[in-house]
Amino acid sequence: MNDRSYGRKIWLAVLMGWTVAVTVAQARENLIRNGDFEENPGMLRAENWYSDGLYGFGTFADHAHSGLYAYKTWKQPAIWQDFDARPGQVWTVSAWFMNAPEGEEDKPLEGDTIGRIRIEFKNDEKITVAASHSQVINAETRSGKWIKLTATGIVPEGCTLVRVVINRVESAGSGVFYVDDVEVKR
Ligand SMILES: [Ca+2]
Repeated sequence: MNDRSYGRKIWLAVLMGWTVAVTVAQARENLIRNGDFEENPGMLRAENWYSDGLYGFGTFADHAHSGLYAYKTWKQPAIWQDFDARPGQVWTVSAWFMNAPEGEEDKPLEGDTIGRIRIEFKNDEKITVAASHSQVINAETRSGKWIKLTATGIVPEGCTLVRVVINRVESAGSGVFYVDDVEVKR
């Protein structure tokens, strides 16, 4: 092999290196921040989460699925985190929920109160175009037992933002539920 053909082979190898598409397996890490609610606990606090108003929630050591702390709501309708998204992506959110145990100061759910995961798909104007929900916990859900709920959805055309919501809905209800170990994957 003369120098010239050797040089050409190296050049070809470099070109192929550039042109071979490297498929990197999409990392399936948990995208949520403070999903285990261990950061900066306290009344009216859920670090890294937004809330719908400063009332009826906090991060406490009353009960926990992991570590020492969990999110607790007795009125707060929503805490959430937002993520950039592209149409066609599949988003999956899971979290552990617990209806408050019987016999404690904080009462289990009553009336029409539900707890659930809600995934909102929003367009550039931040208008919710579609939403997916998990199953719910409610007054019928066994007290004092952690259960895992999951919601999944595909980002519709025109949507660029995903909002992951820990959602409490009620018109005539009351009671406490806890949430811990939120996982968000796409
Ligand atoms: Ca925790």
